[in-house]
Amino acid sequence: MSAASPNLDAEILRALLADRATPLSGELLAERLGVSRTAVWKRIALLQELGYPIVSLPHQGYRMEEALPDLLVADELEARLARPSKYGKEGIAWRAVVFRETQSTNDLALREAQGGAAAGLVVVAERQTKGRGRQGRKWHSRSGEGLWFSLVLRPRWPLGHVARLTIVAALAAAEAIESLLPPTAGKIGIKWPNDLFHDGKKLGGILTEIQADAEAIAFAVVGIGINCRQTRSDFSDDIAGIATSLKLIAGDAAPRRAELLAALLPRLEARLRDPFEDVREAWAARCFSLGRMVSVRTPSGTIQGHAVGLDEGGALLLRREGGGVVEAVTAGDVLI
Ligand code: BT5
Repeated sequence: MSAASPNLDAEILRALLADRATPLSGELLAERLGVSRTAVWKRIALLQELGYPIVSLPHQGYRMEEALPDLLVADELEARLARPSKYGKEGIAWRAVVFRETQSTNDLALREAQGGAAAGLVVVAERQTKGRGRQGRKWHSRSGEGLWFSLVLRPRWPLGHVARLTIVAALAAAEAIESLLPPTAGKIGIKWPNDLFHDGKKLGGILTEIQADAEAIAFAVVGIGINCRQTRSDFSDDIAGIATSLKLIAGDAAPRRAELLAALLPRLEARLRDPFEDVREAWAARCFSLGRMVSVRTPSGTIQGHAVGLDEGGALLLRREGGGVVEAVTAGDVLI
């Protein structure tokens, strides 16, 4: 397909999602998209087959019913992402590909980035067979239960700012999730450096991987996993006691994955552009590791200290016990 030809499915979904109450006539849709009514009808039939509840009302047209199943379809993502970007040519051109199954979306995104993929590629999978956490830990990512995706970014930041990426991503994810949950659901918190938490349980995690040249980041792949539809018994024994999901938090009011992703990407772009001072402040308000004595397990041993904030580069500042020495930690796990 040439760059100029419109993605009919995305255009139809965009039109039907924009107004769920008023039926849209096939004639109008066809005219708007520059195709025949039969072409529209055929695309609608295929979208219905995918599971979209599009009703056809005689003499009125097509309407998308309210109850949308939690489908993860690239065309719907395209339909939901602002076009053109609100930042114009400077903006990130988000484009999503959705796989039914892959080993790890981070691996795929890394490969694409190495091959020169521009910033804004979003690799999503219904299921990962080898979902990864940090330091080779396993990330449980069963089919349809969560939002598992990786982004290619090219922030042109100095290498010393790498730790900012996870901070920015965690903040944007927490804000996007919270914006779609009922106010009664409470706050989405952050555990330094990469965990999304709700009520003492892990809702999601972030895995940032980068490639750098001498001094700057060449590209970054930010992988985000958010548990969406799991019930208690869906979690395997090793994480049943520590994990939570949007469904457990909000029941039927839990957002659909496509809507969550479409809310998260612009939020992330905005936070990437914000002065880091603002990010740091908003992040600190959500991070419950701050203002406390913590033990941080780092690759070079466990450090104890009072977590006082983030430095310019996004590293955690720990004031060591009994003294004024402040240490900047870029990687590790806060032990609770
Ligand atoms: C993380 O690592 O939390 C980063 C997770 C990143 C996952 C995304 S999904 C899309 C992309 N593709 C990938 O392959 N990865 C990214 P870490 O902080 O190391 O935490 C790992 C630990 O979290 C595990 O050792 C378990 O204890 C726990 N865990 C594993 N799966 C979980 C889940 N689904 N929900 C909650 N906790 C989980």
